[in-house]
Amino acid sequence: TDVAIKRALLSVSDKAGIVELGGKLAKAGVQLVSTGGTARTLRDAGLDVLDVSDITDFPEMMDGRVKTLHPMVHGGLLAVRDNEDHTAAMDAHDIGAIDLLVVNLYPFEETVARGASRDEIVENIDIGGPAMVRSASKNHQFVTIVTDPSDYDELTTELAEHDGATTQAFRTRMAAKAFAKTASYDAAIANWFAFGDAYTNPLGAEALKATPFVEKMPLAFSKKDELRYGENPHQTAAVYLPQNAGVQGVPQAVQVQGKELSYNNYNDADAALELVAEFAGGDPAVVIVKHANPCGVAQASTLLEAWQQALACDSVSAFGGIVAVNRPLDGPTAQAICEIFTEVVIAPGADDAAREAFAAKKNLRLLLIEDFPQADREGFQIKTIAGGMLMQSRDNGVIGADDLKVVTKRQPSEQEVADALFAWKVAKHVKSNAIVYAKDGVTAGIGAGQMNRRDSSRIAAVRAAEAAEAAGWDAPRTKGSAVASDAFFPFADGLLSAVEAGATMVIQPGGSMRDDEVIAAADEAGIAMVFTGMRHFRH
Ligand code: 93A
Repeated sequence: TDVAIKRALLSVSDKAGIVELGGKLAKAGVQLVSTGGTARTLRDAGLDVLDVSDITDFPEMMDGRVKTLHPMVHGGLLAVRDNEDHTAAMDAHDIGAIDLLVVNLYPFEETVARGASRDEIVENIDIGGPAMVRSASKNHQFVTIVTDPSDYDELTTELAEHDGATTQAFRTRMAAKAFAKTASYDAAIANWFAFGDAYTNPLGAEALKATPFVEKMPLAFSKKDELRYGENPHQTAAVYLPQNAGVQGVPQAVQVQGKELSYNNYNDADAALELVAEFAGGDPAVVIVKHANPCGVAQASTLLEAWQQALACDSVSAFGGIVAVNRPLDGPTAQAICEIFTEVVIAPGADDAAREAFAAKKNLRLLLIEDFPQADREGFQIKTIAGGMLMQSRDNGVIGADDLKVVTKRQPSEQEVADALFAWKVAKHVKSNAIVYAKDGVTAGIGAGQMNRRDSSRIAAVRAAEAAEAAGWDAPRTKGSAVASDAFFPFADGLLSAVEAGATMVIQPGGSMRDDEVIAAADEAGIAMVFTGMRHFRH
């Protein structure tokens, strides 16, 4: 049923549009009531306004912390108009009904974002505003709530069309929006406690650091973009951003050209970016990803050479791939990339010649990022399962030569160690079971996502053989390579098939019940093997 608006309480931090709205309401005969600053704004514009303090018979106090938290206000918002007890209470205490509440809250998020002091941030936690919003929204059967200045026009249209009243449909819709607003507002406050800048955070830097990351679930995400569809056309999808992401990922990249990013583009570009980020600051590196797995990764003295080498690993799979590079793109590299069909290219920059080369490929999506997401940063991974959700801290394990334990009689050469660490970095980004052969800073063969380790090994060797055939090399690059396994070899057979493929160096976590057998097999074959003590499952 329609409810006529006779009295409105306006209390807004964002004063945009409030004078215009107040004017229209006053003209329609609505009595205006306001808090300090809002009342002043309306009065300055020549409008008649009653102060909340006149209604409550209490002054605004404690720097405004207590201004509307009073039964005269909340009674006026919460009273059920057709309940005799409620109306009797209104009469007994002289509580006037408030039919319309227009509130927007202290700008908490903006205050955090502009790097204000802890005191200022705390002062911008609105208490009275959300309390009123919740009271009005709860009582949406009788009270109209508006929390978003962009809804003022709709409100005045509604009033004009319904003779100074609002419809139930309008009130319910606005109440739903209002509860979503107070929910995200509180989530923003909780996020600040969990993740806020260590200097302004009430918990203090140490307590903040000591809190297990996985307990600090980000509560507030906002929708960045609707996507055309999800992983498949019958699925809907959107991209969401957490507050204070603090990381330059695919959603933060600037798209220079090309079609809109799809769900799969986001997913693949992320996989490529996270892997190339492992090589940030290092020699020129190129990653080619397909279906979220790398199909070629190379590091060389120039980006062009790294591209050529990465492509040579598996030029069949690279078709329609996602390419990520660790340094600004130049013309020759861009031209070479354009020779095959590429969906997305992501880079920390592109010079004019590179941009010109890509411009000829209208559909190619070129993404530029300012910074790489740090490989060792903390972060979350969320996966929903039927009836629940799994959350874990991201795999940010990064190791160096000093972390390796040589377990064989033979010591690896410096080049073998370098290749092993390269293969290990790549294997971390390959779906399990992951087997990665690498030689001279280039992946020789990648086996991904198989249900047993031997199959991954076999597939990696087959890819390497096919690459050799395509390129006309004498032997596959697995010969004399280092091989990485994302988890331990449970039996010696996996290791032996790597030896058969020509690997002379193995890097793996170790920790199998049969480590002794596996080490003995390595010694027998005369190869070197190191344990990392760290596993990189990825599913
Ligand atoms: O400090 S509060 O938490 N205590 C209150 O009682 C209260 N009542 C309204 N904040 C309160 N408000 C907020 O004041 C409103 O949500 C609005 O954002 C702001 C409007 O204040 P003014 O009209 O003085 O500019």
